[in-house]
This record gives sequence, C-alpha cells and structure tokens, in this order.
Amino acid sequence: MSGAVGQAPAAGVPSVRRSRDVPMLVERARAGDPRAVARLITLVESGDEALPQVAAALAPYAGQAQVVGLTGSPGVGKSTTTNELVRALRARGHRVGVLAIDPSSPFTGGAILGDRVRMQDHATDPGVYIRSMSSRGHLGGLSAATPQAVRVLEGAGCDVVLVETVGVGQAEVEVASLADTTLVLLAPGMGDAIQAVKAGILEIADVFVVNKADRDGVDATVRDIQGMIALGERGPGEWRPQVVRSIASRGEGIDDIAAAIDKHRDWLDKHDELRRRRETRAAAEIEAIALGVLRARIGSLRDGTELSTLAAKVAEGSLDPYAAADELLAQLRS
Ligand SMILES: Nc1nc2c(ncn2[C@@H]2O[C@H](COP(=O)(O)OP(=O)(O)OP(=O)(O)O)[C@@H](O)[C@H]2O)c(=O)[nH]1
Ligand SMILES: [Mg+2]
Repeated sequence: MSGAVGQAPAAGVPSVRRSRDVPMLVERARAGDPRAVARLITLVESGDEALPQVAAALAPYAGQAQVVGLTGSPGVGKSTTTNELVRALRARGHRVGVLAIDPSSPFTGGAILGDRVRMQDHATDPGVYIRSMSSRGHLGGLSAATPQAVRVLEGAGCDVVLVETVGVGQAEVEVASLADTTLVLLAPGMGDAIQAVKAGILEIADVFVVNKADRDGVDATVRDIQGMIALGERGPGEWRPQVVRSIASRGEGIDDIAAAIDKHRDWLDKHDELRRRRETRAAAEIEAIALGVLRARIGSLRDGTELSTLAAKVAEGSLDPYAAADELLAQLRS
C-alpha cells in the first residue's frame, strides 16, 4: 500500500474482517454482528497487539454469561451433546455462544472440522455464535485466551457460553477450571471411569454425563462413577457431582443435563461459589498474562547481550545462577 492515487478503500463501511478499530468492532458485536464477534475472537486468539484494548473495551460485560465447560476423551460425544444443548437453551430463549478449543494442536485440525459439521444445525441461527479456537501465539496461552473469548461472547449478549475441550491430560483440567460448571463426558466400556480418577477429573467434574447410553455396559459405568463419588469426602452443603445418562446422537437425556446444569448454578449462587470461582479464574488469567509478558521480555533480553553476558559468567563460575537471575529481573524492571 504505497498510497497510489485512486486506491482509497470504498467509502463508508470499513471492512470488519481485517479491522483493528476496537470501538467500532465492539459496538457492532454489541449490536449482534457475527462478523464483528468473529473478528474480535480472532484478535484474542492470535494475541494481536490490539488485545489490551479489546480487553479494556469488553471489561464492563464480564460475568454476564454462565460458562459451562464440556470435556472428555476424543469421540465421547462432546460436540453432539453441545449441539443438542444449544437446541435446548435456544428453546428457552437464551443467546448461546460455543467455543470449541483445541489445546493440543497449534493448527486448526480435523476434530475442529468435525465440530463444525456436528454443530451446523445452528449455523444460520442469529442467536448462536460458534467458534473454534486454538491457543496458538497467545501471550498467556489457553488460560488467558479462553476467558477473553468468553468476554467477547458476553459482550455480544450471550447468556450461556459452552466451552468444548478435548480431554488431553492437563489441558482438560486447565480449561475445566475456567468454567462455572464443568461437565465431564464418559462413555461405557472405554475404561473411562478409571482414567477419570487418574487424571484428577473427579475433582473438576460438577456433572458426569455418561453418554452413548445405548451401548452395553452403561449401568456398570454409572455404578463405577457413583462409587467414586461416594468415596469422596464432602462437608455439609458441599456440591455432590451429579451423574446423568444421555444418548446425544438421539437427543435423549439432554433435558436431564440441562436440569443438572441449572441445579449446579443454583448451588453456586446460594454458596457464593460463583464469585469465588470467577475470582480464582481472574487470578489465573492475570498471572498468565503477566508471565507471558515477562517471558516475552526475557526473550528480548536473550536476543540482546544481557543474558549471554550473564550466562558466560555463570558458566565460568564468576557468578551464581541465582544472582544472575536477580540481575536479569532487575534489568526487566528498568
Ligand atoms: N451410539 C452413540 N453414538 C454417539 C452418541 N453421541 C455421539 N455419538 C457419535 O459419536 C461420534 C463422535 O461424536 P462427537 O460429538 O464428535 O464427539 P466429540 O467428543 O466431540 O469428539 P472430539 O471433538 O473429536 O473429541 C459421532 O459419530 C457421533 O454421532 C450416542 O449417544 N450414542
Ligand atoms: Mg468435538
């Protein structure tokens, strides 16, 4: 763009697709323009330089949606369940946002494509926003990008945001901790009940959904989970995880899942737990952003001579690594 005469963009509407005009994008997202919502999430996802401005503009809308996380092993039926839950929530008149997050891959992969296909029932519904995202390039990683994307959807007027994540080790726990209510999906005969204990899933599940209840072994799976829940120690008034069966591919059991989500929401409200969870989440978010900034600055020191000078001293023994780290931190502050 060298500013050749006659190359000015068409007058009037600025292009939303490439825009960094944050006030304009937020205004349009508030008015329900799906392209503005999509663009804002892209800015968030890619860790764009406009991100702090986006965060500032969206801050007033924080906390307006109930955030429901769905997690579980690949193929257990998360997207199918999400699709059906969207239908149920829409029938109640809610505006719904869906974030399908792929924490394992920096690229938009096959699973996400599957999500699109399974959620296309709602593709033309203006009361539903569906978005796949990865945490590629984001300064604070997934734990910073997800709540910010949730805020975009809150800004767009969503009452409920469903966050789907594939259960892969730590990412599952990390993302689950970003939700108000976490659904862990299992299927009969996958050895999932045992896996769940191993991965610390028991602690994060507010509701267990035993999906694919049309398959053999569903009773045994339900019994296993109920046994595990019974073993857990719980004080009076503490939440006891619910167990619900579903056949998502036939839309069965979805009302029971919705009822369990409602019940958990009531419990959160009654025990001031919603505030506590959201503050914990905000703390993790701030920490992730701050650490991201620090890491980036240390990276820039690494490119310069400071770190290599210190490294040479530590390697030859004229400085210890703790003193060197102190010096590095002092340089970051200056
Ligand atoms: N038999 C049976 N199949 C189901 C049920 N729910 C979903 N499926 C099927 O299971 C397959 C995987 O479903 P998805 O909803 O894509 O599962 P997912 O957990 O989102 O998968 P990933 O995102 O790849 O981890 C699809 O072929 C669904 O049609 C169910 O209740 N019973
Ligand atoms: Mg899926």
